[in-house]
Amino acid sequence: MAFPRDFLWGGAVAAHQLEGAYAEGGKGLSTADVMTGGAHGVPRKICPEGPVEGAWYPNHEAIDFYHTYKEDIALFAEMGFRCFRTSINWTRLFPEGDEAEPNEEGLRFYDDLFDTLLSHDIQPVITLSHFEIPLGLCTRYGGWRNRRLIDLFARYATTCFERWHDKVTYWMTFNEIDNQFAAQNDVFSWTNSGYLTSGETDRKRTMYQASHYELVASAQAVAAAHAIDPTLKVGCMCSSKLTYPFSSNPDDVLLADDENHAMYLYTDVQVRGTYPNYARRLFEREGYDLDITTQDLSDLRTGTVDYIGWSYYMTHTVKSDVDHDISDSVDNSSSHTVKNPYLRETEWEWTIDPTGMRIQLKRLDERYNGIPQFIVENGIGIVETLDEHDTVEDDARIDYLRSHIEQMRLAVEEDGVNLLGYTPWGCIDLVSFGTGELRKRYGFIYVDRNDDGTGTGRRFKKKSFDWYRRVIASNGEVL
Ligand code: P53
Repeated sequence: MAFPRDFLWGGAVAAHQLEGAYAEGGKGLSTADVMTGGAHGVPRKICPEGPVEGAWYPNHEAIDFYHTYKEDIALFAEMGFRCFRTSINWTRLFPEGDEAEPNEEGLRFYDDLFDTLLSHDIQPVITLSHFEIPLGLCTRYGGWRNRRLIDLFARYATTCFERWHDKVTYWMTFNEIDNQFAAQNDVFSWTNSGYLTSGETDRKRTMYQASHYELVASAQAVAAAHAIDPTLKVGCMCSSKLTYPFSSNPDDVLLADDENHAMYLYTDVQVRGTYPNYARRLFEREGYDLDITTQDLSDLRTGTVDYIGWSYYMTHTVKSDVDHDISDSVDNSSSHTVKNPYLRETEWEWTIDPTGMRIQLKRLDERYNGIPQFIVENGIGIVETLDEHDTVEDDARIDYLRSHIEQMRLAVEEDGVNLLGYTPWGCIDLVSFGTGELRKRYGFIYVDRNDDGTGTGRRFKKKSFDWYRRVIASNGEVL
């Protein structure tokens, strides 16, 4: 048997990408509610003052999961999901972000969501902050530029742990906390941290400062969770930016090594509880003079994570003599990124690299002494339409997932990696984060909804639905 018997097979989503009902149940506006629809090569616009008349905001309605979750969860149960990763929409609990008490109606929505999952023997796996920061915290505090967000986040996190510790064991603090490393693109500072810096000169410094406050907030949350209930498992969540050297030229190898710090900076702090030398030296060299207190450093040491959650979509390849503009890129590439001649790409030009997933599993295992890992996102966005049998023959998705699961299995079987589970991204079609499109579909379940909001909203099983059901039923033996 390759996978442990209790391996957490499931699927992943984020609240703002599927719930809709953006103004129901006392919910406040979030950073996701003020991002317009875009397309591949057409960036989404951010409207920090609030939604603008006449503009299109795909997350406002999304796929209406707020009203359909019971039927949708029944479909997940039919596939045999053992877990379901979603996020809590911070603004359902704290509409403006700084209220003293949470909104009871928001709490009740998640009570019922979790109870519905548990009634089907599906464990909720919960992200606290997945690109849906209360807009009030952005406009009045400057988002995570401001140290006060640490306390406001602690209030929110503690509320969640106290209310749901007996329903939710696996938690993650900040989704893809490392995305903001791409400080040249406002989309990442906005979605990770709720502020914009275009036009400013010190964008990198601001990014490191906001990252620091989030790392402290995350560490405090881990400690709070353990104090409330020692059985809780709290992880970090990083976007795997595994980067290869284009050639054996040592300049390329050194560059790739440094580029990998874009993720390691975060995991190093969250797993080891202390800043690595390369980061300390960089802060010094650049004269950043960051607001980092001794109490912060002690919090970081106390609140190390129980596991590493990470998303995996692609790898990047860098070449030292290339340097191009990436200010609109949403794929985490760097200015030195070049095409990898060995890899195919998706329609959105993301490389397809199953072996890279195994390499990353091994590296994290070796770097962090066998810490448990959880692959909490993986998948392929494809343009799809229903055929005359009301289904989608999504063989390309099956191939993609199969080849990744094979590598995951090798990592467990051959390399001894301690892997907790696997939740493919967008198990039901939802709003793309990067482009705001619906047509970039990831699901086992097709949702009849288009980029412009038209469509019946009805759900249909794709071919991969039954395939994934068999994968889970056989615990990964039948692929
Ligand atoms: P979409 C870039 C690189 C890797 C993961 O992305 C990323 C991004 C941002 O585009 O984001 C994660 O929807 C994120 C999800 C997101 C998913 O990947 O742009 O955690 O919210 O939907 C897929 O195709």
